[in-house]
Amino acid sequence: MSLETKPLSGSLGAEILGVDLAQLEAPEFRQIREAFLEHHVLAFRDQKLTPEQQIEFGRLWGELFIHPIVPHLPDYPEIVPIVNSGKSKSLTEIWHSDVSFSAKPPMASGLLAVSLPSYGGDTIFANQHKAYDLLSEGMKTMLDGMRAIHSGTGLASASGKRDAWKEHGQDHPVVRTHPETGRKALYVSPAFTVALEDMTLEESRPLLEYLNEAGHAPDVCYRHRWQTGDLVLWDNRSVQHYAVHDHGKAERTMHRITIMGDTPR
Ligand SMILES: O=C(O)CCC(=O)C(=O)O
Repeated sequence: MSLETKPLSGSLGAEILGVDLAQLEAPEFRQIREAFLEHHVLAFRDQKLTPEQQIEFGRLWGELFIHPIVPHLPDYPEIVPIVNSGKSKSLTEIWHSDVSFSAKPPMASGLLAVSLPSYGGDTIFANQHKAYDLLSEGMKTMLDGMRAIHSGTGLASASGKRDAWKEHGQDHPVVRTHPETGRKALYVSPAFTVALEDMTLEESRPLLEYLNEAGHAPDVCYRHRWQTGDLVLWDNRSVQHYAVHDHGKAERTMHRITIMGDTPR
């Protein structure tokens, strides 16, 4: 059976119609994998998944990542609950690619909308291939071979685990090559990239600021308006995301699974 794929914007994202992720057949999964590489963000509506079924879906993609800093669901270390603790405590209202401060950052993350506010709480995704492609040839040449330092210290500190993760950091290429498609993507973010390798913070700042802006220009973005039961899966190797916190104290609960990745090259 051929699945129906409906693009959600001109930049990235597609909805996959008529599929129950709890009962996937191998040919369906193959098509979903192809759509994932083409669209970078996939939305599956109306999924009624138990934590076990969400974990099982995640394992089709690879080994699941246990988050080193953020607490998980009781009994399910593979699932990170994302709850509304107020705007000032939000860890995700900033552009990022998940856990990029680790040596092998996750390849993908999948968020299930469990409980939503009546409005607001959207998530914005930005296509980092497109952001790279739009740079000038001169800028691309300059970035070639450049590396940047990513740090989880800010996240650790905001999560109350400052001491445990004080030294956590990792360098990665500023432009990474997608291991499956060979496409180049910008790989820096305001959440985790703190400096360019072999440069001071002051020297790094202007270029990082420029690249961070380019990374989420309006024409590389898709804004997802959630419905309960949505499962949205994104490719951390080609996408950054930003959780908009505009819903005050209203309940918003999401369950995240994260799939292990490889060394960015
Ligand atoms: O809650 C969201 O919409 C996004 C959460 C997020 O940024 C993350 O899981 O890394």
